[in-house]
Amino acid sequence: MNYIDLRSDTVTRPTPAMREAMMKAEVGDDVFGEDPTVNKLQEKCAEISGKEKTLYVPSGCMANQLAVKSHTQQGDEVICESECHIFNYETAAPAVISNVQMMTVKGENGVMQLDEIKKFVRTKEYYFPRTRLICLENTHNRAGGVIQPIEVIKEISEFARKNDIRMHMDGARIYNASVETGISVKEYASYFDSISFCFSKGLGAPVGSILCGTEEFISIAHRWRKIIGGGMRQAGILAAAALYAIENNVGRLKEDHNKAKYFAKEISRLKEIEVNSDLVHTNIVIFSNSKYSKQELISKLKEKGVLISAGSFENLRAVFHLDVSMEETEKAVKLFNELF
Ligand code: TLP
Repeated sequence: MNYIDLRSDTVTRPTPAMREAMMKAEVGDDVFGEDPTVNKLQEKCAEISGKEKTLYVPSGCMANQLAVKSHTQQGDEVICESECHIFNYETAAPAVISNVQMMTVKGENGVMQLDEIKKFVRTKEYYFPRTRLICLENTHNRAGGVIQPIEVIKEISEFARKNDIRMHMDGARIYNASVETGISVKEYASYFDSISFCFSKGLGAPVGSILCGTEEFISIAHRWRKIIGGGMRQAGILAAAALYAIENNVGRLKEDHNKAKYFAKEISRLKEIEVNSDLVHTNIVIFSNSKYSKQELISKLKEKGVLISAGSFENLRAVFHLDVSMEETEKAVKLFNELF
């Protein structure tokens, strides 16, 4: 069956034009730093983020974990929002790779306010761990693609700088935030010591993420990328897809946001569905329902050709991307109307 696949924006497949760019890519051995296309991508991302250096890595998880590793020492503490990806979906990697402790702070719809964060910053007593890093996720996946307000980011950043705490942004979907707010990736990045973003989500590339920061930070991350087996050889074939994505697939993210907003609005009319369409800032819709169990609804939709996934413990998630058309979005809405 040709499914309407709303499980994630990671499911997109490279278009013929992207494959063409991949086929034509000049390549070399990137472990020797000799892949011209990887180098071009890294330079381009330094320009985009305004950071000194960047590192191309296989996944968003690796980018985040290299950031945690490169910013911290064993026994440090990292503050993050309790529903964030780094804490929930990265297989306890901060504990395994960096030997750090995560201090989770409950945000409101994914947004942690400075006053709340301050309560969890350790004083300097020797028996406390050292608060070393604050991670923010923009857009926030589990909250439903929520954009972190720039004023909140600024406040947290100023506080962190004053208190010798590093800041990392998991910007897996930073372009979704940027396209929606008009705030550049560079401006977002300016409030952080490091930022990662993904090419393999809404941007439509098959693989890859980038980590951006200072020269010193990236040289540490580069070493650790090798240690954990992330050194790639003729990776230019993949980097070409990322370059293509940055050049061609950014502006169109707005279409994904429109589809998500339309979908949320339509299903919000159904009595047994709970969704806050005001929180649909970008391409993710988180919702719950009182008619079926989560698994039942996933199966019923699948029988009819629509795939969705679990959003968190209680919620379901539908994600809009370049492989789902408006027509298919309308079809999915129709199916919800039939089921509810
Ligand atoms: N998110 C995936 C799943 O892992 C949940 C998805 O389907 O949304 N940061 C954020 C905010 C993410 O949403 C993801 C992937 C990552 C990092 C990790 O990226 P990858 O999958 O490339 O390691």
